[in-house]
Amino acid sequence: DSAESIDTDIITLSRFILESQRASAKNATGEFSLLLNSLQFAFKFISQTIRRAELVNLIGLAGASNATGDQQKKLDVLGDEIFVNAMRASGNVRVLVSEEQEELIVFPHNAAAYAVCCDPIDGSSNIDAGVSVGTIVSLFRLTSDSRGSASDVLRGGREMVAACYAMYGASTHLMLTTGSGVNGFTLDTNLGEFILTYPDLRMPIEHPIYSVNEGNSVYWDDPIQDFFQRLKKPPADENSKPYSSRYIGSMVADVHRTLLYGGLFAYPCDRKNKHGKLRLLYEAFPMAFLVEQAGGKAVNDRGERILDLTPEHIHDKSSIWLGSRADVDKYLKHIGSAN
Ligand code: AHM
Ligand code: MG
Repeated sequence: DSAESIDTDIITLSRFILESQRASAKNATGEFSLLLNSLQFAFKFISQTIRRAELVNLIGLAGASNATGDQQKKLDVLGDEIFVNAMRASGNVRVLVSEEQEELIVFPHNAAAYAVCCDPIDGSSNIDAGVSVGTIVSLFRLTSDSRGSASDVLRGGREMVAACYAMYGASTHLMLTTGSGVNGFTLDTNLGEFILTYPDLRMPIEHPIYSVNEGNSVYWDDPIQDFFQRLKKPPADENSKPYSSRYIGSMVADVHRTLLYGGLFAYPCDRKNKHGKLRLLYEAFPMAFLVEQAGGKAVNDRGERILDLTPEHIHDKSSIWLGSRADVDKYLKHIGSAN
């Protein structure tokens, strides 16, 4: 009967964090669990706000521009406020970088243990069409000499202690890494809890999908144009079928598909975006960390590992190629990189 089919011992995100904390000596202080609680609250709140937006007629321009000059929508403002308030209230965050704010935010919590970087609503140009958008987050542990300044986050990607994104799609998903694999959760809106639905997610080794804004191809350098040409028309001796093209234009959704199905997602530099479009601290770094932890790879145009890079400024950009190991290797081989 139906009572028997109900799993009465589900693993919620809070339970998952507490259990993994007990299992490992690191993060044993409980600070990380507290921060995770504030993060999941922000994700639930933003999720609800986006889902209600159409009904309460929030869609429209707020009349301001963000740090990189994009048009900013009311939901971007709300998402940013929700996120910043949740991080301030956690008491565990000293330094915060938000895509929506030019300046670094410093909270006067001297005992706080973390620095957080986020894109509160990534892919927001898609919101009016009901396409999936998300929140992307990277976390650094403060060092003992932290002064509550930009140097708390202008660090190499390998120093991140955790990264996650929430995707507000047909369901709300949360994919998280703390450096030992990737675990994925789905929001049960009745319980108000994220439930573990993708334990220890491993991405496919390869998959013939490429995901890139091909409208930029006239601005790409020749080697990049040649590479995608090759995916579409594999040389006869390679005996492989052409790749399929999938591009949502919302990084969280494109990376989410890449994690689950495999393939390659790229935003290369071009003549218009000389340093790429995506931001290192809260787009490239956290996604690279997640993809690597799921068994994939993430590099820039030159084939350098994303996690080996260090930003000079909080809103620095980077080119990015991420996805299934064999597909990224194909690109690396094409440009003659040793990585
Ligand atoms: P945003 O942070 O202003 O939303 O911009 C980032 C988004 C990514 O989600 C997506 O991968 C990319 O911009 C798409 O850019 P384009 O429209 O140039 O293809
Ligand atoms: Mg963004």
